[in-house]
Amino acid sequence: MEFIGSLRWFGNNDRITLEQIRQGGAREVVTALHEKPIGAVWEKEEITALLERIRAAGLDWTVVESLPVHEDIKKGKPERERWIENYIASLQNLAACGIRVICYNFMPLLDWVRTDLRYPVAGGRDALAFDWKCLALFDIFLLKRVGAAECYPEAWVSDAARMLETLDEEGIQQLIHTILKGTQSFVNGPMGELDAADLMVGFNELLASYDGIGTAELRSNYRYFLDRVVPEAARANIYLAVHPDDPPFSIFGLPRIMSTTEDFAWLTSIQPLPHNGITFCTGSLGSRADMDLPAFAKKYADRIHFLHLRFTELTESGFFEADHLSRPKDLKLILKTLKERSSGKDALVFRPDHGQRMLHDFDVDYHPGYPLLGRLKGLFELDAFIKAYSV
Ligand code: DNO
Repeated sequence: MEFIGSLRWFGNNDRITLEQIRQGGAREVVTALHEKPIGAVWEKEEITALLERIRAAGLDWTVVESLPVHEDIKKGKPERERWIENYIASLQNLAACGIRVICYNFMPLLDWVRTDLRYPVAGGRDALAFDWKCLALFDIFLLKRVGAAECYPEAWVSDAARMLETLDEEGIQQLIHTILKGTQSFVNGPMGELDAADLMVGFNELLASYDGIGTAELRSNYRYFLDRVVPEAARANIYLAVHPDDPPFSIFGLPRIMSTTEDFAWLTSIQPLPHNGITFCTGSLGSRADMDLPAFAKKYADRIHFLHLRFTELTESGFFEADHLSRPKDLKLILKTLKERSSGKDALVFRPDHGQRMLHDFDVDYHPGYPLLGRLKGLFELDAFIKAYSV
């Protein structure tokens, strides 16, 4: 089993070219039909056209990131039938074109959320960070969500109130944008489609659409989806790989159900086929103090079909995105375990998950978390690490 290095590429919506990715040493890109509206069927001709473009640049494409799940499916609306049919059709078309793995998520409304896109780290680089107090400030004092204050420890609420006093109008607008758009606007989700001029009103309406949907309801809707889709994936010989919640906690009162080891035990028990699999994102899961990443790899090796490699460092009330090799012992154990236990597989695609901005990254308006040089540094380091340890 070999580890194959890749970079995420956003197609026409990316400032980075396939040629740059090829020069940088990635063997594959992970990408999607980013122009498609959520829920629409991905047609074979469209998939093939993209695949040919990628192959012409000397790269390959075997992992889709992401095939988004329509919100009606997550909410269990009657319209979900149509979206599930479409999902299956897309999955079959992808399989017919040679795609092996589909990464997706089941987070309501929001995908990955950060509160700071320019957190200073060693050497003058910067990284993405998440801080509960900033989230509380936004949630309680800007969004003014009913019941928000009860969701945070009292000390954080008072700190958030003090922090608000130090923010001018520009700072406030920046925080709103960071949380609702910064990491969301380019990853195909409902937040990307939200009208930027009226963010708070739109977000409140979206939140209200989840009234009455708690953990149990979301799990039941997820199960309904998996019961329909996993057998089809198995038939088409393609592997689903759910991405963990990021951050792996409930936020804004919305349930999040792919956060803890118990959540993954539930996931793998309800559809025992390996096609019901996992994207092992060490960065997302590693931001839980109670998460043992090597143990996770050991337990779910046969379900892990795609790897997002990076680490997080915990702060007083959150985390920031650390170097890709910042936990070498864990990384070594994870890779060794996956190699030993994935005997049925010939390859496992990984990507350096995000990168810190460095050097010329500061001159280009890359998507947050996806600068070219910071991610290439991650790719080089991970490739070298894998070679050095012959894992
Ligand atoms: C963020 C990514 C996520 C991921 C989706 C998968 O950087 O890891 O946006 O692609 O959650 O559906």
